[in-house]
Amino acid sequence: MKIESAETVVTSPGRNFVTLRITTTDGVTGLGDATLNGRELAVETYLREHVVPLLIGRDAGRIEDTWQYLYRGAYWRRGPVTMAAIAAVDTALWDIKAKVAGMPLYQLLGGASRAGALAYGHASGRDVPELLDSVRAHLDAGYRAIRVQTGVPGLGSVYGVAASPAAAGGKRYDYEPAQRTALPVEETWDTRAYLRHVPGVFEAVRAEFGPELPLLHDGHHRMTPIQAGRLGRDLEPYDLFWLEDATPGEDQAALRLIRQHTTTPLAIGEVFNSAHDYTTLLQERLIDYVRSAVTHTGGITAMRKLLDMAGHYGAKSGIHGPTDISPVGMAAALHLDLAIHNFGIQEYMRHSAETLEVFHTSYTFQDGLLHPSDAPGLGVVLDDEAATRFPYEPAYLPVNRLTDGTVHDW
Ligand code: CS2
Ligand code: MG
Repeated sequence: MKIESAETVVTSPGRNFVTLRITTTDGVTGLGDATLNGRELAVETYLREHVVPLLIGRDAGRIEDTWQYLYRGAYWRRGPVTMAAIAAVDTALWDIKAKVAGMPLYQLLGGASRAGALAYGHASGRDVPELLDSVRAHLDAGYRAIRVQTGVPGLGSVYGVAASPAAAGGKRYDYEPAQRTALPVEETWDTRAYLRHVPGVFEAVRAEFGPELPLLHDGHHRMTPIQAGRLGRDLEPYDLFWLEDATPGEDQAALRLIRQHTTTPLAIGEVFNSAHDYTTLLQERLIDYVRSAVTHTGGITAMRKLLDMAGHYGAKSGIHGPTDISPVGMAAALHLDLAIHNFGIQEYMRHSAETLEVFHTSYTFQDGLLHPSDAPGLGVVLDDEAATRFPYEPAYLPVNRLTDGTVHDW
């Protein structure tokens, strides 16, 4: 079975997505997510100009060989654009292989290791009352694990906090940080104000919801290692499931310092795109959860190898699942979540109704657990007619500045 054609589909139902569709000479199609929030057209162009011409005529079943061909053949290694492009091809080929086998992808990955994948949702509030309402709404929506993000007194909008109560109410919390503005929106940050405020927020959440509920928090790359160590220590009484991106992860050795100061579990890696980004973190057991997304890390083939490596060092999966991972990328994650042994938790921000007009999914969310479904392949269909109704608009993630104007990690 050969690859007959491959096309990129750029659509913007509520937010921008890039999808690759591969079609074989037997008429079997496969989908791959190639979305890189804020830099979508870089990946689309890389695929259309430099990858698609190399795919035509290749054996669609030779997934590993195609992966190596695109990775080593590019000469220039790694990076978010290249690895998102390779991920889209790889995921589409796995979709095809599973469809041809007449089984859901997780069956090709070794079958189910669990009934479903524990999901966590994104609760947020500009203040504690709004946050508590958002946690309650997520519990009502069926979540059994919840990420908590909060506004900081004295600061305007900050990462992860929905701008409107409706969004914070969790009814359809599609907080989309990428704004369709000519220049990135600029936000102001003050880490010391944040460090003073956050422990009290978790005190309030635990007082309201008790000690059992798994709570997560995303530091979003903003702290220095010693600040992260302090926050991890200050949050220990609230027994977090994880503290994520406590410090910029490319300085892998910095996690040694954080580890010395706190037993709060650490998660990192959503901006990584290769297993090489984790070598020190895993070998020295500096993190507990691997945050990469299938979409940004070279696809199912690479993600499976990464998670196997993580398991060797006692780390578990925490696959990235915001709404800028498309339903195709989410479905790919769920098949891995179901099959691997060292599953940890799955981020599930829930796509908007608009997005689901374009991507017809079959995965389910029930009693706090996600399941990819037993539809053949990934279980996602891209509605081309609907996709044309949502034309692409450039959108940028915010830029963060400290109160003195210095650019900071957002
Ligand atoms: C966040 C992401 O979900 C998360 O953990 O870090 O939503 C991140 O802000 C976005 O993927 C950026 O596009
Ligand atoms: Mg994050």
